Amino acid sequence: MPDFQVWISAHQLRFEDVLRKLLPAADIAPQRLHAAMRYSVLDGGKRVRPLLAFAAGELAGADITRVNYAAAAVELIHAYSLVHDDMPCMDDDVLRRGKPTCHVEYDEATALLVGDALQSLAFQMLSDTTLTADPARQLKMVKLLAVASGSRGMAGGQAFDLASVGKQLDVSELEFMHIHKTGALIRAAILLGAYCGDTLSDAHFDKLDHYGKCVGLAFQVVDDVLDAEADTATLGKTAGKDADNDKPTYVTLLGAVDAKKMAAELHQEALQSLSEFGDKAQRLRELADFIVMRKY
Ligand code: GRG
Repeated sequence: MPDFQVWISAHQLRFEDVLRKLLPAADIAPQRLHAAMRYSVLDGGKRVRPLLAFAAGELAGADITRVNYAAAAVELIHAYSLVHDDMPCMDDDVLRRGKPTCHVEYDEATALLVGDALQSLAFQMLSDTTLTADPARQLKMVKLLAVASGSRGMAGGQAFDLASVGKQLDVSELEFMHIHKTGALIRAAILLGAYCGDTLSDAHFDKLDHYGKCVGLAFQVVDDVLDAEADTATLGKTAGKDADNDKPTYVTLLGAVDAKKMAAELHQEALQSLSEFGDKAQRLRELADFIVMRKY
C-alpha cells in the first residue's frame, strides 16, 4: 500500500484532471460563466470530500471511474457553497484558496450563476449512467446528495449560521448548525463513495455514517481553531473572520484548549467506528488523522 501522502497527491492530481474534463470548456458559450466556473473549482482546495469518497470507495471495492462521478458531484456542490458563502450578502470575503473570490474576480451576478450552474452540474454528474449499474441505487444517491445539500442539510446549516451572528449559542446549538452546514456534505461524500462499490450491509453503512458524522464535526472544530490561530497566508482565506463577524465558534464557546480536546475525542470516536473494517479502512483512518491534524 503506498504511503498516505503519495496516495493523497496521486488522487489530487488525477482528480484535478477529472474535474478539468467534466467542467464545460471556457471557450464554449456562455464563455464568461464557464471561465468563472472553472476559476472557482480548479487549481485549489484540499479536495477532502473527494478523498473521503475515494477512500470509502476503496473500502467497498468500487471502480474508481464510478467514484470519480460521485466525488465530482460532491466537490461541485462544495465549490458552489464557497462561491455563494463569499458573496457580499453572506460572508463578504475577498480571498478564497489563495486567490480573489469569484465575485471579486468576476462580478456578483456571475458568482450567483456560477453557484447555480455548479449545483446543477453536480446532479448531472450523479445522474450519469456510468455511475452504477443499478438505477434504484443511483436514485438513492441522488436523493442523498439533494438532502445533504438542501434546507435539511448544508443550506439549512448556512441559514442557521447567518441567523446566529451576534447571538450566544450553546454547544448543542452550535453542533446542530455544523452537523448541517459542514457535516452533511462530508457524510454524503463518504456514503456516496461507498455506494459506488459492492453492497455493504446496513450495519456497515451505519458505522461509516457514524465515522462521517465524527470527522464532519471534527473538521469544523479544527476549522474554528485554525480561524483563530492560523494566519491568512497559510489558510489561503481571511483568518480571524469568525471573531470579526461576531460568530459563535467552538473556540469562543469552549476555549482553544477544550476545542482541541473535543477534536481529539471526535477523532478517536471516528476511528472506533471503523474497527470492524480491518485494513480496508486504512485510508479512512488516515484521512481522519489528516482532518484533525491539518494546518490549513
Ligand atoms: C452558501 C448554501 C451555502 C452554504 C455555504 C460550506 C459553507 C456553507 C460555507 C463555507 C464557510 C466555511 C468557511 C465553513 C467552514 C468549513 C468549511 C466548509 C471550510 C472550507 O472547506 P475546505 O477547508 O476548503 O475543505 P477547500 O478550499 O480546501 O476545499
